[in-house]
Amino acid sequence: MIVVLWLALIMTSLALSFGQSARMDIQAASHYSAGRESTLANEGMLNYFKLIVKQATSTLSTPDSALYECEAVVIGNAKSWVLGRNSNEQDHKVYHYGLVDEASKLNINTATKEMLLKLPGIDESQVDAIIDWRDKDDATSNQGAESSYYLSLTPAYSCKNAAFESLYELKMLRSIDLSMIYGEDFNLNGVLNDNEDNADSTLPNDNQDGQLNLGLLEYLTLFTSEPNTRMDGSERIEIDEMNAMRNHLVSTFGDERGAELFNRIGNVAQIKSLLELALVIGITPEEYTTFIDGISMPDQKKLEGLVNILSAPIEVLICLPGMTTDFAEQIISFRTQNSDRNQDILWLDELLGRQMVIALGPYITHTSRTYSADIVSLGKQDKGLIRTYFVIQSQADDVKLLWRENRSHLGWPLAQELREVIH
Ligand SMILES: [Ca+2]
Ligand SMILES: [Ca+2]
Ligand SMILES: [Ca+2]
Repeated sequence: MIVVLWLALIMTSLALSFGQSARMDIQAASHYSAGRESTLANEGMLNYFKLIVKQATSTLSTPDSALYECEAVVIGNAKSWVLGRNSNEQDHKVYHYGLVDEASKLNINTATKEMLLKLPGIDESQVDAIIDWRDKDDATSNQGAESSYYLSLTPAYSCKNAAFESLYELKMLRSIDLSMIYGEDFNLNGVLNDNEDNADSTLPNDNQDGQLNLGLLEYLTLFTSEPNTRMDGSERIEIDEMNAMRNHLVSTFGDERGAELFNRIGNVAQIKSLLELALVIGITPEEYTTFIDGISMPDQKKLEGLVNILSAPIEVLICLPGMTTDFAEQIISFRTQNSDRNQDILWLDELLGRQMVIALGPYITHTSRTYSADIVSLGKQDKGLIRTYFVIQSQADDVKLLWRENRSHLGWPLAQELREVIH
């Protein structure tokens, strides 16, 4: 009798463990298929955004988040979100969704020392380290570091002496640590999460001030290096090619208006930017985008590091030469209240004065063809979270993928409420 009971118990436990392992297999399979669905959804969203960017740039405009899908987008069994930013307001309690303009950031390879020094929380030794890393020489600048320093480390490595190819190279630089790179935004979602505002009780170490202090990843980019062609990929006319300029102005704006504009050009050798030329010859806000798209400064193969006045947050605007906090606030206030003026930046003249606009001209733009999409997808039953950060750029009749980064390991990036609803 006892033997029979023991046998029954063993059989039962075997059956139970078999059932358990079958359940685990089913669970693993369902996680796997959810992961496949979310991975495919991310790729689908990427292709969707390539089309959105292509369509916007071909009409010389910017993708408008009110006109495309970016929140809880249903694709088969999967659902996707695109983590965005609000560059007009410092509200890090609210989730924003949409594409992010790369021209709203400073280019780490072209920004000057003076510009980098104005980034929040950075000091001179960190800026000098960035400049020494990317410059070709081995001469240590003021508080920077070259191979002579890096080769003394264990393990030793050489200073790059070439352009950054990833922002994560910052980890290798003297005097720059992870807290500088990520700031308090541990999961890089632009929102202040509980663990990012509880001092040292859980990572990251933050100052528990109720504000999200953002790191360098938020304000820097590698990708504002664009071909100096029209948005449709055709050649631009250099402003010192007088005959071509006359033909271009006449064919674009008609005989009378074209000739009037052409006759006002004067000495182009004095002109420092297309914005300055537009102001000198009296281009109207309606004419501005078409005018700018057709022309180029002489001998400029690429447009590098231009900051978009219409999309940069205050922290980036104040890095521009001559910019004060007061002026940067006025720019944000103007663009917020005058959304119909998103096809030109001639209004800067009245806001900042001609002298300052001339100084700013070579560093700024009002258009962009490079955007990042930080896409989060969940598969069936809201499992299998996949997060991928993409950077895309419109070039001629194609939209190129410039960067792909898996961010799934950064943890839950969406609103906490959403997680509670889902699980
Ligand atoms: Ca160097
Ligand atoms: Ca966060
Ligand atoms: Ca804080």
